[in-house]
Amino acid sequence: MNTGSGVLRAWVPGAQYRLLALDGRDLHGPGTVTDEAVAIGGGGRADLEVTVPDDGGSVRVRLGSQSVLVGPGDDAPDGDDPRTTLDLLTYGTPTDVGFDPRAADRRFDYAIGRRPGFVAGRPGLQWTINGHTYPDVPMYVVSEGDVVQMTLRNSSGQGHPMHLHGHHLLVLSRDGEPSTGSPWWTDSLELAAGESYEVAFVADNPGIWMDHCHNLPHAQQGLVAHLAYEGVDTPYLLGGDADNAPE
Ligand SMILES: [Cu+2]
Repeated sequence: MNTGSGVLRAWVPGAQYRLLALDGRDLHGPGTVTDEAVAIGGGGRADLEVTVPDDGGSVRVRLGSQSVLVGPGDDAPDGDDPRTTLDLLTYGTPTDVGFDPRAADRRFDYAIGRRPGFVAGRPGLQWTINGHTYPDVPMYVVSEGDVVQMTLRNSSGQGHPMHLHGHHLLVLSRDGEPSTGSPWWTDSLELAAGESYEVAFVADNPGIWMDHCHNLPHAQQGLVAHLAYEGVDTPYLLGGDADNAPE
């Protein structure tokens, strides 16, 4: 798990691996990966399968500058980051996802930008969501059972691992290029600067959920929105006299 602010890269020097799951959701038909790294955004999780050699040796899984040995041996081949990245848009094979993401009941935009402004009384170059600064960000409102499509865009100049609580997002496309591999379910979607993603999910978990940047300093600076279900309320207020901040 990567709790830092950057993107963690994982690779297996000198051996093949398969990426079995991402953010706790299995990938369908994951193929063998050679000389490519998995890129994991802040808070993201990846399950790698490696095969330990028959000779009692080990396999090294590199996690950035650190590494983990898998197997009984106390050494294993090492190697630098292959510098190519496994593309989850094409990895694995398609399968049914149980709903039609194109038949959306709600469509939302989550456009991340940056402009001068005030958050919690402090001036600065603030993150914006659809042009608003936190906490003056309208909630995304759904009804239970809705199929929701959301377009995430990032023109803020920095990368953001976007994390929706309580749900997994199905990636439909990146920069207009459709997903053609395994269904790519994620709850921590890294948006590089300039990228846009189309995602979909089923609103099947009533509550009021944060949908925020998992780089927590960014969340503290206001890169936070909420997904609210109709009919669900809370006594807790954001900001104001209550001075309530979710991060
Ligand atoms: Cu961020």
